Amino acid sequence: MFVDKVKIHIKAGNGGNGSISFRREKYVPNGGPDGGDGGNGGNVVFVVNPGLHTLMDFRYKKHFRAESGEDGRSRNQTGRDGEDLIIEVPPGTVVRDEQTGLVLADLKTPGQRKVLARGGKGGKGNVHFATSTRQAPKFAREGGKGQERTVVLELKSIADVGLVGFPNVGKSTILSSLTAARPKIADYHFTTLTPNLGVVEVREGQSFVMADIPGIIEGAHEGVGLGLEFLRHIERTRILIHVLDASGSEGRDPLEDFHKINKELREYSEKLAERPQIIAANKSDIPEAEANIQRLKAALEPMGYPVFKVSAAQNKGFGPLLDEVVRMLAELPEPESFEEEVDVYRLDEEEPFEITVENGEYLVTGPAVDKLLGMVNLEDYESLQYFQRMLRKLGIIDALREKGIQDGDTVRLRDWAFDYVD
Ligand SMILES: Nc1nc2c(ncn2[C@@H]2O[C@H](COP(=O)(O)OP(=O)(O)OP(=O)(O)O)[C@@H](O)[C@H]2O)c(=O)[nH]1
Ligand SMILES: [Mg+2]
Repeated sequence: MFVDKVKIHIKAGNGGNGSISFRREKYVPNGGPDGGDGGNGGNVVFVVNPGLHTLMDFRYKKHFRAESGEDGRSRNQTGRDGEDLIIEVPPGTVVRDEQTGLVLADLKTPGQRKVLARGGKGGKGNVHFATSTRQAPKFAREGGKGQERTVVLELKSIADVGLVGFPNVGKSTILSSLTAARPKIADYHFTTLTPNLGVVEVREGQSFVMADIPGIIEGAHEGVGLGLEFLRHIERTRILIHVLDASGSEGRDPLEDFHKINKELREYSEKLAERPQIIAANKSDIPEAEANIQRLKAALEPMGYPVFKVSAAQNKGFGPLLDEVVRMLAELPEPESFEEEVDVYRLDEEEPFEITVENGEYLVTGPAVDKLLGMVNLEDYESLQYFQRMLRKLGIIDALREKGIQDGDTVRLRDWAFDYVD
């Protein structure tokens, strides 16, 4: 089976907690703080491996977790960092955030890598919180949480040229006669169920990748036949070779076929339908083909579609067609940059906090609040002071004022409630 769309869950490692510890040495009665920092959590990193061609490996394994950082230790020892988790994907993998649908990564080139879940930072140990007036800080910071998300991976094969057409017109035969690929060929409809790729070597140093896809029939855009799902494989092509059975061996008219296929393509994607098309008038070895080829040329060439008389069965007529493909590829602009990626770091920071007023209480929620509460120990006086400074720094105090808060009103953060004092 060819899996080309999968959903997986990724979780980066948490940061280790900072340590709360004091020096204990012989003859030193009140040693200072010596709690070390927690290690950083490992990231989840996606890397393109050109040796992979499918998303098959994700069929059974769907949960990926990077290592967490170790907690800090006494004697100012930093915890070990968690190791990054590397996930290998084939070139052409687009990764989307499931919740928002945003593209997080468009992974095209071998070796390309992107961090898709960032490990939490290690918490600082109490050694950092000593000041001249606070010599024995009894608090340290918790490690930050690793980012976590569900992502959808979609594989879009990257080919320069895509073969489209009705079933049985000879698309796979063309691929097999021009490339080393050996797709299944047979005299029935829907022989090809999943896309095949091959490399066409036109001449020394001139080559391009060609993709053969399942046949398209009328109503395909509504799911008839194999539907059009597989067209995503050729969405990234630069040229389409539209294959027609010029002999009309199945009783259809090749010119009508041409228009029907284009109608289906348009229903799928206007952009794909606008891609330059070269017509391969195939099965020209069958005598009935000749009259149709003349008709196709007369009708389509004035519309800007070059028509080539070919026979895949006899491997004839492809020279001029390939020259035209090479000429067009050279003239066409570089493939447009595909998907606009968003920065994963932004995702979690878009709405750092939100204030809602409920029964006269001011409720502050959001990632910024969770993060802050994770960093402080509100039962410790010094930690509480730090917390108050952070409320100001994060803009939460200003936002409360804007909402019209008055002295004595209640502010709620998760399980904690305070009286507001300006
Ligand atoms: N006479 C003749 N037969 C051909 C030619 N090209 C392909 N065929 C035959 O047409 C039939 C279908 O060929 P395929 O290459 O499997 O066609 P396809 O377009 O890939 O078909 P699907 O995968 O079902 O969409 C096979 O029996 C081929 O041998 C040709 O140039 N001349
Ligand atoms: Mg085929």
